[in-house]
Amino acid sequence: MKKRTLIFFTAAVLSSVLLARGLTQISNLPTEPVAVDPSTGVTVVAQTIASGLVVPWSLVFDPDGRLFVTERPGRVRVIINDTLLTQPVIDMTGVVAHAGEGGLCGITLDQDFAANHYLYVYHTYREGGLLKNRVVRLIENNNRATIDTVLLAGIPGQSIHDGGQIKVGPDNLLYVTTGDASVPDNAQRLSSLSGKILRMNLDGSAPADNPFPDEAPLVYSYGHRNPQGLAWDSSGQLYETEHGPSGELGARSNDEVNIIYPGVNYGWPNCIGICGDPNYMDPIRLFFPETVPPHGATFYYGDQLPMWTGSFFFGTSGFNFNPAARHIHRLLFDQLGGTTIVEEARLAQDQFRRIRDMIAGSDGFLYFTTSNRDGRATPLAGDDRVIRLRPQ
Ligand SMILES: [Ca+2]
Repeated sequence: MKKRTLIFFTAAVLSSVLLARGLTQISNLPTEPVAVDPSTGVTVVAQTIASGLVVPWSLVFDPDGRLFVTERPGRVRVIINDTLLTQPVIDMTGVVAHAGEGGLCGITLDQDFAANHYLYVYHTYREGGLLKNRVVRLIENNNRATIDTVLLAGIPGQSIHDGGQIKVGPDNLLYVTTGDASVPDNAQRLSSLSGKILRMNLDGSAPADNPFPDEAPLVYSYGHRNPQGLAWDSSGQLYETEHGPSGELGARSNDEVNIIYPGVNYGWPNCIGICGDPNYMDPIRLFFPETVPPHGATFYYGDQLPMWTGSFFFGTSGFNFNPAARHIHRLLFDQLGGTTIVEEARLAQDQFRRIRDMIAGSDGFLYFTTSNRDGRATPLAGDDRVIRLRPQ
């Protein structure tokens, strides 16, 4: 075989391997070093794979490696082979109420997406002069989607505390976080959909094994103020991130990471922080007195960043006056389903400013979004962005 042919052949094999793993041409994108915790002794770099977005709230990969991202004003966008398509998958700005913290928030995929092309999203809307939130199923075809059906409407909304995270769990059920919508006591009322983690079948009906089948058929856990992140470890145990108070009830700070068990009361607003009260489950990581607003979360089990296997990651989004709380936060628990933290680190301290969602890609890399165009930070060049973390 001639040398040139051999090079071509090698390149062709390599590129087909990369294609099969969904790693097309990533080396062509510029990289920048990321400050990581020295304890791991590793270097990772960041690659901006999409820019010019407006408050990208949530990310999800499909089985073919397409990366769907919501923009909070009401668009679903898609990134294919590191290229953001100009045309939105769907423009929902006509039905989405982009008010304060509300808007088009979470997005997740049906486990049978390859066959049915169902996407699920959570968004704020207006009805009768009130802000509300709803869970909607979209159906996608060739990078375009339409609203297929509304699974759950009438979740109380507000210009703040709208929850908005939505994920299909390992049990193939849909988990939805709702905020207290500025009525703290509703988080304690099982009859209200506010301040809860909801769990539903993919058609919106209530699973028979939810903890309150008669009183509150969709409620999985309660006493939440504004839950923002959901992630399962490899044993199927659910963890959650949640924003603490920002002045109401005379309290601040107290941002939380919780381990979520069905039927359990997480305290808000009766218990703020760690109370040791048997009626309420205390957080497993409490941020106090600092304010560290946590967002989208993921466990990492990929093959590209083995030093982080089993770690729990979430983005944090301090305001301009709180740059110390603008980083990627990493926790490692002592065991599957664990509540004891054995490692903790902050990555990319204020490097990208506010960070919103964080996911692990099936390609073994970590992905996150910035949130600097929401009026709470000064945007950097290219904001808002979707960024990949990969080894150097
Ligand atoms: Ca709590």
